[in-house]
Amino acid sequence: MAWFFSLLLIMISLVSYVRATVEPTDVPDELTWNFHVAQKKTSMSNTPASAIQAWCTNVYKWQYDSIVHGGRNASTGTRQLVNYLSDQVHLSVHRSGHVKRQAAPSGPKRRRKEIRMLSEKELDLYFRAVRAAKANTTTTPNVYEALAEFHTGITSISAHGGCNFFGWHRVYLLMYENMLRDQGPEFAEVTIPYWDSRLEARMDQPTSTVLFTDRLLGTGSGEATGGILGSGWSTSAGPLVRNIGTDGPPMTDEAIVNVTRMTRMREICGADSAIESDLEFHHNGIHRWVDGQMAMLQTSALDPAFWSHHTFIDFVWEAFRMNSQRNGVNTETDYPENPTTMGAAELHAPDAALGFAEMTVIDGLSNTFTTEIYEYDPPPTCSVQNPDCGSKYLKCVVFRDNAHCVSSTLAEVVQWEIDQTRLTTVASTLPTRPSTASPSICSTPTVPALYSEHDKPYQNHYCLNGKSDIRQWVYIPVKVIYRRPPEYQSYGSYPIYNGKSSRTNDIYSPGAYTQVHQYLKNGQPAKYDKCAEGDKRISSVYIKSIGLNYDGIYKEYAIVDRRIAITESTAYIAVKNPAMESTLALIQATDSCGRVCRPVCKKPKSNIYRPCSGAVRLTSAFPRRYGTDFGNAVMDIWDFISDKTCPQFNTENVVIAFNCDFQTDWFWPTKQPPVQQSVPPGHVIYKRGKVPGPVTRQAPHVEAGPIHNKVTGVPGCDLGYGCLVSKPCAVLSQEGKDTGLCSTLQYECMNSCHMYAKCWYGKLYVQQCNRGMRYDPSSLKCVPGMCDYSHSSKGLPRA
Ligand SMILES: [Cu+2]
Repeated sequence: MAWFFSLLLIMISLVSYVRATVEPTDVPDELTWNFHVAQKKTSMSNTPASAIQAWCTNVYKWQYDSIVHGGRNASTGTRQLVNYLSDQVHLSVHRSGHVKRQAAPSGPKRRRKEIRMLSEKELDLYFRAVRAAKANTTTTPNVYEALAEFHTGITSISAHGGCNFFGWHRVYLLMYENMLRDQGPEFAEVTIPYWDSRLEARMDQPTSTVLFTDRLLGTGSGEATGGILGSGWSTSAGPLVRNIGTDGPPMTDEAIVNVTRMTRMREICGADSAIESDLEFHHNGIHRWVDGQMAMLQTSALDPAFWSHHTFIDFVWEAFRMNSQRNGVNTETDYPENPTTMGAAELHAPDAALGFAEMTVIDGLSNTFTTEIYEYDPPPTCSVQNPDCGSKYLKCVVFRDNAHCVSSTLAEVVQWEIDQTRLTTVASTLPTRPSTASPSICSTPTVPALYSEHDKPYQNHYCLNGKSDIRQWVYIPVKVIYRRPPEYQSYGSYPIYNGKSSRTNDIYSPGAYTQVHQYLKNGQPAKYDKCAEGDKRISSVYIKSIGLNYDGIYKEYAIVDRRIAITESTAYIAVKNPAMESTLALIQATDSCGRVCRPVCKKPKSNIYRPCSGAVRLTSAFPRRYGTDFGNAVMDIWDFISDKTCPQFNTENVVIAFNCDFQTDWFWPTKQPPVQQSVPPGHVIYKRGKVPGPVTRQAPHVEAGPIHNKVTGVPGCDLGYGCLVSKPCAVLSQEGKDTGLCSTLQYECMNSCHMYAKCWYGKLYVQQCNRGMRYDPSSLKCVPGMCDYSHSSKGLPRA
């Protein structure tokens, strides 16, 4: 028996030496490079830290969400649809464009209007066109989603994080508009309405906008329904979800003015632009403001709000271009020398592939789009003399001698409709018998009760690597240490001395107690113009987990008490279940004003929390420090066994906490990025090999995945786009993970002498040599040589 106990003892001692299964870890180097770059551009006193954090993290995610690291590649259906639609756009630009003027594009110039300026008939037509595309299953899963799916994978960093952002999205929007027009003869003239989110930014409470109700874009909190969405909107990433107002500001007047008063493209994008006039940076805020699928690049286009938001960004870019032209700048050739802020410069080079058809980045700057194909109606305005915005969804707010349009709330729209009915009733009774009796009106329609900010449920979409299911997630407890924010002046509960109340400080204010105050001095970090919760006693701290080795975001909020000098709160946040493979996730916390809370992690076997990166690693080893579901996580930190009458708080399992201390010193880890290798001269890169679509010739029908080399019998990997590499996918994936090695790697495509695959930031890109060139595997370059490929575009004007 003794041997049994000694074995037991050994086992127990072993268990305590097993590494903790939720442990703090460093963020990847590449993310520290982004923080380094951001630190040079801005500061926490200047820009809301939540926006800085999201910017650096998103660019990192795009760079590493790759075909080698499990990022999704576009399906054959999507590629065929994209080829068909991009050929159409390419043709219409060429037909009338600066490249070769042949004939004017058919049909009248399209007019895009602010969504609230559409007539009821136009709104209905647009909504029906979108729903028709969603119901059209000629491409799997449907035409709408097939196109939306293209906003992912390898297009991520060539279309985002740099100056190609504008041209790429301009073409993508046209493709979407054309796709809607293809849904039937009645939709032949439909255009995308733009969403001018300044109309929300100007509201006292932007979340109460009528735009996110069943009148227009559908509801904005939780599972979205109504309006354009009809009875619901299921997507490949679960039901469409939104949580408007939980992060990110809508576009402000100030931001738009900062962009449109510029004249050179280098001032609004790329390494040399100031953050205040960086249009892509401002555009990010709306993605976070809508939240849900909109917050993630891979899924954002699944939300119809995406298209209207991007159409507005395109409108702002156009306003900038007009200003440039007025100042004598050639907007077709003016392109920055350093077109990206955080790497990937070669993918944004003027002669790099735009990402569609055979167009290059510089083709995206063509004037033809807006001189021949479409134009914008100006945004709604009003004046003191004429305080009418021309839409029931808008109201004119007059302040002294200033007036501007602001979005109405649903209640205001309903009231307007009641008033209209009353007026019509009065009018119709007037000719016969003027009456003093009040006209009968319809009973007041019920307006759904709005949640107050804190009652709003936060709805996650549980989408992980493209699959939406709560069972893929596990929960970890997170502690929030929150101090009274600088703007919370008074709770209004005052001390009384000698029968007289003192109004200098309320009883909870740290300012009232020197011994507390010396530790709790706040800085003035930048915050959003409008915080979701104003100056209330209760507030929320949003905690987000971002997958570093998986695709997925989870968000939750902790409720905090703003009255008290310093308090503590707990939330449970989900990350990928590490059962099959360890989980790497980055946890971040921000308050409702866009200020960040600093991560602190518990030192092993102690109760001391020290600053850390916020990144955690989870393994399935014991002792587990996560709950396989929410209930489990609660039981992990609440001990009901030790004392059945009073549950005990077990801090042992709370590995990560957030310190919301309102300071302005930079805390994100930064490292100087290595110098990027420049592209060899004369070597034009076509990142995306053209996959022949249904219009040109038969698609080779290949899916990314393992294949067998028919010649050598060696297993290889099909990267898609007609490129087969003679190494197994698993080997490519392994090699790509080595950042040092990655930048030196190139692979020959076995089945095509003019294509090769290049590793960049852990991703494999299928690239294509120029016409008349073939890929030479020995020199790793495109060299002149016979390679019959007649589809590459000719040299186009360079900046
Ligand atoms: Cu985009």
